Amino acid sequence: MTLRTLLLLSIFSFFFFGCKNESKAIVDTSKEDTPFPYKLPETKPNIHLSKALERNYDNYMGATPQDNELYSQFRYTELKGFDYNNHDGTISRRDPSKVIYHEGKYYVWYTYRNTKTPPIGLQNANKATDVIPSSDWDLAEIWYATSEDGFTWKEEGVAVPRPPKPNVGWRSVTTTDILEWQGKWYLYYQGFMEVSGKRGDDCPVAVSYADSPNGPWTPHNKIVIPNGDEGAWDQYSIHDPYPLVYKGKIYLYYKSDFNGRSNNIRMQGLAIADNPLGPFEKHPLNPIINSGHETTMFPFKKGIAALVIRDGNEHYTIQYAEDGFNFDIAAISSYLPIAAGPFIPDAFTNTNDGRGITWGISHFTNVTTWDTNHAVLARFDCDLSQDIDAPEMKRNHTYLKPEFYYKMGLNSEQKKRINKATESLKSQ
Ligand code: AAL
Repeated sequence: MTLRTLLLLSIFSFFFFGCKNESKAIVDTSKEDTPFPYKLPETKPNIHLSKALERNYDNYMGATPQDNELYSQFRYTELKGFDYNNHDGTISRRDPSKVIYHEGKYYVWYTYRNTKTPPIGLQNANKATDVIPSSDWDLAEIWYATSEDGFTWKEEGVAVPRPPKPNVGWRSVTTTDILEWQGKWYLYYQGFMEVSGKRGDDCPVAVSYADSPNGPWTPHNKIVIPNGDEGAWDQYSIHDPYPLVYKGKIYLYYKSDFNGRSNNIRMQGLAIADNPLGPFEKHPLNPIINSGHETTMFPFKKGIAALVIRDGNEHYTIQYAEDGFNFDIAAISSYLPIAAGPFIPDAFTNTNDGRGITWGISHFTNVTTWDTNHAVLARFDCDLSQDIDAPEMKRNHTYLKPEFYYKMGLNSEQKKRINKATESLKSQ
């Protein structure tokens, strides 16, 4: 036998016997070889399962959406008590905070714009003036409203006005969220120091504090969550600051948009602090959610749950991280509330058994046309709570009329392409 034959033989036997051993290894003989049962097992059965079925038991809190505590559909109600100037685009309310309950009333804070014209659009930012807004959230203030029942609201007026130039937020203060910490209240918000749209939607986060949710609010007048260093994903924008109390600290989630205009990517990060005025330390694994737009989180069981909406591979999912930063998809739903600010009774209690949420305030943007662009606040209800069992919130079919779908019609370019494809078939 030549050396060459010997070598070939050993390569052959390595592959033949090696592979045989390997295929032996993946057939788990401890599992039964029976068909998947007609009655859906509540827990993972000890039989051979496809990847999809393995996932159905490993990744979700129930084997069906109805049994999954982090699955819900959403119901929406128009709010009473807010005037929008006949929806002419001069008044906008958007990006609500979490809802809190204090001394017999619910409270919500939000971006309030009241300008003499509707926004002229981010693409026209160079034409914006001291009184003409570029975006729907340009030249805005933070206002608040209270309610006895969560449906009818009384607008109380401004909480945080725009500070004088050159303070952080002089151009616009927007997209706020609330924290209660050791008997004081903190509003975090985006502090714009240039017209939104000039380069991008660039801003850091500022904070004001008060002894009561009714104010008066004292501006800290310093950037509390700075943009990342040059070249970092969050170098230009820190949006949607969203504080919770978790593991004895302030866990402030946020979103940044990056990658440059027209290919804007949105993901979410986390910054942690022992003191509400900072310093906040950004999590080394940021971004910790690969999708989403506005941030919405709540304590759930031992961890943190998140509504992930609108952008990214995992948009319109509900996610869960048992440690507050390693998030997995826990449910896929539809018509999730946009920019949701839920009522979270245990948002600041440092709970390690988060009870979940059943309602909150969200927004609808561009409610009329771009010419009169503005947003409205709305109420959403759901069952993402350990404490209620509302099967009607967990039905996974929403019946929508054909008109709803036809509104998402083809544009003329798309029609041209389709007709061209048909023509080319005909000419073959
Ligand atoms: C929102 C939020 C932030 C952005 C803009 C206003 O929905 O993500 O607040 O800056 O859009």
